[in-house]
Amino acid sequence: MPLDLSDESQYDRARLRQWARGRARSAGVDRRDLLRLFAAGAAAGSLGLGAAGTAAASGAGGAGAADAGAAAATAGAARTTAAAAAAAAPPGIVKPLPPELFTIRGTNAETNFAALRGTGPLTPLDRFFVRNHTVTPRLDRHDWRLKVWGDALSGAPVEFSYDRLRALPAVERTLFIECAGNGRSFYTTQQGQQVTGTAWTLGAIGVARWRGARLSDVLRRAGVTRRAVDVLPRGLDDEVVTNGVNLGRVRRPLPVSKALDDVILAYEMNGEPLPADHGGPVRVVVPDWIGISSIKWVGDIEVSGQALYTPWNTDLYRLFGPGQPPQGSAPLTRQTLKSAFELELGATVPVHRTRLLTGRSWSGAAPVHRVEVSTDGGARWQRARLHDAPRRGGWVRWSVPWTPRTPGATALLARATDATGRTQPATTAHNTQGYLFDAVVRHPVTVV
Ligand SMILES: Nc1nc2c(c(=O)[nH]1)N[C@H]1C(S)=C(S)[C@@H](COP(=O)(O)O)O[C@H]1N2
Ligand SMILES: [Mo]
Repeated sequence: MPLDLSDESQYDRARLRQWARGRARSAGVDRRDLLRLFAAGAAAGSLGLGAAGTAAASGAGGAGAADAGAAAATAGAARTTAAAAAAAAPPGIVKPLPPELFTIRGTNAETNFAALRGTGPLTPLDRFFVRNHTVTPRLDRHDWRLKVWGDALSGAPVEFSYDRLRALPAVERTLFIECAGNGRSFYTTQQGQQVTGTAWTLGAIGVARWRGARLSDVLRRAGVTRRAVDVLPRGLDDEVVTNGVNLGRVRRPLPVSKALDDVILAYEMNGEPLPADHGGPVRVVVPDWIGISSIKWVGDIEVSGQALYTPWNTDLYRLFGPGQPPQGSAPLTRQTLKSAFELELGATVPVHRTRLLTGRSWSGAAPVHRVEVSTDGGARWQRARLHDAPRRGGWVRWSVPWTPRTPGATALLARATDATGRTQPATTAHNTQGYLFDAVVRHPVTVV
């Protein structure tokens, strides 16, 4: 029976089988290089490559997919990368990163949640987190071109200039972008587990109003055919080199079903031209899915009649570890459910004085419609007041008044429930790269 590839779950199962049989080609990366990388064993912090997880991945996928280079349309001689330099120097981020707004983590900048207090439903651009594999490139929109190409188009590659993209019908949506590793540090601090990758607390998320063209309009104008299986946007930022292995430019395939559904090629963020750090002049925005799907500085998009594989959907951004299939989970798609207080971790608060605790909750699955808060380490819970109507793709702001009665250390907890009925659990099952943490965070405070 033919598979319905517009059905996401059927698609994922089929793709996993293809992958296990080694049928898929590896888009631009030599699997033998990756094997060498895993053998080296060292974790590459900013990428989140972990020895255990990646070894499991190569075991299953290394078999027949060493067809390097075939898919790399424009790959020239390896360019030098700024990644190594960026690791030591301050991050290659263009906008100012004042310490009250951001915590710098390698090449990345995490939003301090306390800095969102008093802001509206959109994250102001001056405090939106930045996650860069290398450094922010400075691109001129007049020179920028998007090339759409591949064997599942009806004809030759098609190019779009910035003006041509802007001339297409515009859509506007309020959506979060959240790193798959957001909350990763709590696997360690709360669950005592080792994970690799950037040690985010909860600030690797931002919500913006995105304006752009529909990816589906671009693909149709480029002549996408029914043969299409995967759509692979690629960034114009530097190639990523980790442990001496060049992974190529940042790219991660989208199933054609998702690409034709609700994906945006965004050129505006909160009413401004898309800032350099967030992918300007044009980035992909994939609603509800993990941040790596939303490729910044997009320069070309391959439309393929075969499943495509890159490091970002094989060894990275899948779940490896106990409780996962031996070859790892399917590539991650939707974000999970989280809550955060707009307060420093470890804040000191005065006893007997009433304050309004504020925070935000969000989910990649459905609108958040209930939030409960505990101010006594989880013994008693009360409903928080929601300040926003539950909405898909965004977050809800909430508050509860609190009058601390006894001095000492305590923990504040917030737990959200979304419209699918899912509530944040007490713990999240471990995975080696620390993705999709969704457990209730115990936010330490000291009452004085
Ligand atoms: N070209 C490119 N796209 C990228 C990345 C990158 O390094 N290069 N990082 C990805 C990751 S891991 C995340 S979480 C989001 C972060 O988007 P932001 O920096 O605008 O917050 O962009 C994604 N798109
Ligand atoms: Mo990410």
